[in-house]
Amino acid sequence: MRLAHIADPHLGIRQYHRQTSGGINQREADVARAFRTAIDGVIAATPDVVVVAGDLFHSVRPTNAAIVFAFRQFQRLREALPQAPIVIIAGNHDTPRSVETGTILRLFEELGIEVAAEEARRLVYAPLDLSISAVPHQALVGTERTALRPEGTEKYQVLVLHGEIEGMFPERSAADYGGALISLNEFGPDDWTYVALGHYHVQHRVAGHAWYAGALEYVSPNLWGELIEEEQHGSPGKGWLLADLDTGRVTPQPVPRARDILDLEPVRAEGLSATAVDRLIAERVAAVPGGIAEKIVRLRVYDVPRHVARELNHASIRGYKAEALHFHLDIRRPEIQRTVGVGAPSRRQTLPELVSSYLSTRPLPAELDRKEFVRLGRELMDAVERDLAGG
Ligand SMILES: [Mn+2]
Repeated sequence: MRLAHIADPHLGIRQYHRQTSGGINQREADVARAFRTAIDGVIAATPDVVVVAGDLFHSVRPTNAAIVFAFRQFQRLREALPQAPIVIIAGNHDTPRSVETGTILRLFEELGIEVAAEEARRLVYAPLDLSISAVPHQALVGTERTALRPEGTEKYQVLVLHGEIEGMFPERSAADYGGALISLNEFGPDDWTYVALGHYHVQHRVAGHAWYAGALEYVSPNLWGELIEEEQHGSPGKGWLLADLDTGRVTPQPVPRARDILDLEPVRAEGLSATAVDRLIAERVAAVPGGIAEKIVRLRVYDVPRHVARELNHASIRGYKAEALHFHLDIRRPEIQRTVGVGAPSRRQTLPELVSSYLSTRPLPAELDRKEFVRLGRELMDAVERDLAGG
């Protein structure tokens, strides 16, 4: 019995300002391409069952183009694997804020795909001796949690779950915002034949038989942090997982990234003139093998006083921004040591950090979900920062 585990495709995401010749946001096209590659791979692997562990779409109301694209891919999958159960759960990104909104995921039921959008569902496939507990995001927030323990006599017990494992991700960069917290004890990673997790975008085994497949492309709000966490997990990049439920063997199925994502070696500008800083920036850019064209690039420049920043060669900076898909020249002012609380010097908080911490403590109407509220605030800040960064 072999299972294909896909998570967090985030179809329809739009980032940066570049469009394809067909008029589609370039990153939306990248993410679509990754999903098509994954579906090709799943079809070639001919698994007995396919699960998608949430965040199929980046938003509750994806564009028509994203919906049609997803429908075609699932139609292809359905036709290629007519006997295989296909199960989709909703993640925090594709869960409507209110029940009245309804969910686009139901559309895929037309193809004979099982969808768990709000409530947990237990699906039994007697010929396969298989039971699947499908637990979407909504089933983990606000209501009593169910279906987190194996049930019935089926030999293969599979849990599909979208959420953040409590206490495992102190950095949280690739965990995205707004996921439900769940502890390992609540579902017992060893009690299931396999646990297909979604939400955390870096592929790795969590514990026992529980795995995050990771996203198919880089779609976290903080993709630089995501790169660091991939390194920490020893994860080579994005892809899906093929799990053999008889042997317990889980094999990563890589999906090549559409383009390089590069965090260049930072420039330290303390005491340097604008001309000297310009030269260092140009050196960093020139050192990129193959150049920066069509890549996503960040270059941090530390300790740049305002007057030096003003005098930088903005024409060449505009040139880098035009060449790369996205060139984030992250210019930082000299850090100010402040005295807070009991007198310990502390790093000054960045604006997004300030906003997050303010929103985390500000009084809120009872009906608002604070995590979601903070997530939205943070998302807005990120959007503004991206716009300011240009490119
Ligand atoms: Mn996600």
